[in-house]
This record gives sequence, structure tokens and C-alpha cells, in this order.
Amino acid sequence: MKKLFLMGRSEAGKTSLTQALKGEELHYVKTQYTSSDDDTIDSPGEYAESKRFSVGLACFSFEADVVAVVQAADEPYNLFSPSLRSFILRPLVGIITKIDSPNANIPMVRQWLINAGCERIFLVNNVTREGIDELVEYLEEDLPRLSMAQAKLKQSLGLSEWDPFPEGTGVSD
Ligand SMILES: Nc1nc2c(ncn2[C@@H]2O[C@H](COP(=O)(O)OP(=O)(O)O)[C@@H](O)[C@H]2O)c(=O)[nH]1
Ligand SMILES: [Mg+2]
Repeated sequence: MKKLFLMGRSEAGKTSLTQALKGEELHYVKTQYTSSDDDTIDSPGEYAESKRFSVGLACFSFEADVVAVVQAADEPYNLFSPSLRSFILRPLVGIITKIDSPNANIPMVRQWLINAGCERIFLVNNVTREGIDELVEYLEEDLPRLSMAQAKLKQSLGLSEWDPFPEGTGVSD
């Protein structure tokens, strides 16, 4: 199981998503600090909302296998700059929550996530659990474990650790 780090604005639905992933009933809990359990790391929205604290998010990401930008489908504005993935040494995915909202604008939020550099985008409704199974399926696939030699080779080829070796290099994962 990949360990998932969640970052996003307050009220985006991060904590609810951790509950939906565990199959729990949604119950509101104000996230006062970054908390880590076996499968997820949940962070307070205030980290993403403050220029000073947002640097800390990069540090928490090192504890995770995959980093998710969580944005609600009815998000009023975008906190995440284009090419954000360049300082995160993990696969970056986008999760759009509240797809049931009457004010949802999924194409706009999807574009923000593409601009940030998300390699996959998941659409979920934490209340009805729509889309949660697809996300769980992705998380269940473990990332390949690399030897130091393989990691160095990938780095020398300009690849991220999780990128497959291109055909013709004579090596495979
Ligand atoms: N309609 C709807 N409400 C949601 C969804 N996800 C979260 N919420 C509600 O949005 C509010 C904020 O959610 P929360 O998980 O605390 O956001 P966080 O600040 O990002 O952790 C709560 O009242 C949730 O019940 C969703 O997918 N659909
Ligand atoms: Mg929270």
C-alpha cells in the first residue's frame, strides 16, 4: 500500500477523505497538526495557505510514497502554482473532492491540477464514496523497490525513481 500525503486548502475534504479511505462514517474533526497513520498523512489546510508554512509540506512529503493535492470541485481559488511537482521527489496526483457540489467546476479544478504537474487525477465524493475504489486500487499498487545502483542509473538518465526505464536502455525494473 502506498502511503498517501494529503495537502490542500482548509475545508477541501482531506480529513473526510482519510475517513472515506478507511471506510468510516464521515465525522468532522478540525485538523490541528500534521498526523500520520499507517496509510495516510493528513495536514492542516493552514500549511498550504501560508507562504511560510508551505515549505514544511515538502518535508512531510518525504515520509510518503505519493503526494496528493486535494482540491474541492467548488474551490473558490487556486493555492497551488504551476510546476509545483518540481520540488517534490514523489509521484504527484490530484484529488478532486465534493464532485457532488452544486457549484462544482471540475474542468477548472482539473486544469489547475494539470498545471501543478499531477500525473493522475481522481474524482471523489467522500460522502457517497463515489470514486474511492479507483483511488484505493491505485494506492494498493506498491511502487517498485530499487537498488541503489538502479536509482543512480535512473538519476543519470534524468528519470524519477518511479519512471519506467525507456525502451532501448537495455534495463528494466
Ligand atoms: N458534499 C460533500 N461534502 C464533503 C466532501 N468531502 C468533505 N465534505 C465536507 O466538507 C467539510 C470539510 O471537510 P474536511 O474533511 O474537514 O476538510 P479538510 O479541512 O480539508 O480536512 C466537512 O463538513 C465535510 O463533511 C464531499 O466529497 N462532498
Ligand atoms: Mg482536516
